Amino acid sequence: MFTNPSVYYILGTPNAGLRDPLELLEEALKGGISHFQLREKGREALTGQALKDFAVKCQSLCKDYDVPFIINDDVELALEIGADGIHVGQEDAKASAVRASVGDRMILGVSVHSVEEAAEAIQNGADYLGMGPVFGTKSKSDAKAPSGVTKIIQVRDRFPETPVIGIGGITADNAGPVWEAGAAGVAVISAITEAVNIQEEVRRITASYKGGFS
Ligand code: 3NM
Repeated sequence: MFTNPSVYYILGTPNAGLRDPLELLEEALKGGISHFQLREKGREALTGQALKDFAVKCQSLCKDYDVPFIINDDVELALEIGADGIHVGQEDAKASAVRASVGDRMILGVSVHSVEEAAEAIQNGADYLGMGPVFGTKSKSDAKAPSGVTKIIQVRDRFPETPVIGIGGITADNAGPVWEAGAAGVAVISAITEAVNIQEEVRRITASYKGGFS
């Protein structure tokens, strides 16, 4: 599901600012992202039919590039349009309930911040874990304090079979220690979304993986 180096792009229409979010996604897909998560949050977020229409467009683009399409938080929408995956945080629906709703075939990702939360998420059926924020982030207003890569190392040591995706303030220039900590991937909003050349930025993040962790 995750082969190093996975570059997991997260976007919602409020992140796109004045740019066309579908163009951003297509550029990121051309640059070689491995996963895409639609995370429609914030004051200007789409809802209802507009959200569904947008999600279907994202899903179709991802299909063209054979990239898994994952929806943040919205289990109903994920089921309705047949997304490849669903991602939930600690404040969202419980992972066990989400797994029960979506069945075994949908990828389930859970955001965790400690070894204890990781253990619970895995027990409840998580296929992968998001761990962050690794560095400071301006993309999540209620983000916890940055914890560096220490917790990624702890979770990797304890649960070597479960892919861990680092998130929060990750760029091509600071991703090195995240890979070295054993992350299977890095999840990114702003470094890709705000790049002048998105394809190039995705390639730079991918190239920041120097290999070696097993
Ligand atoms: N979750 P950027 S940090 C969506 O810590 C999200 O769980 C986080 O965006 C967590 O790459 C974050 O712009 C925002 O920092 C990541």
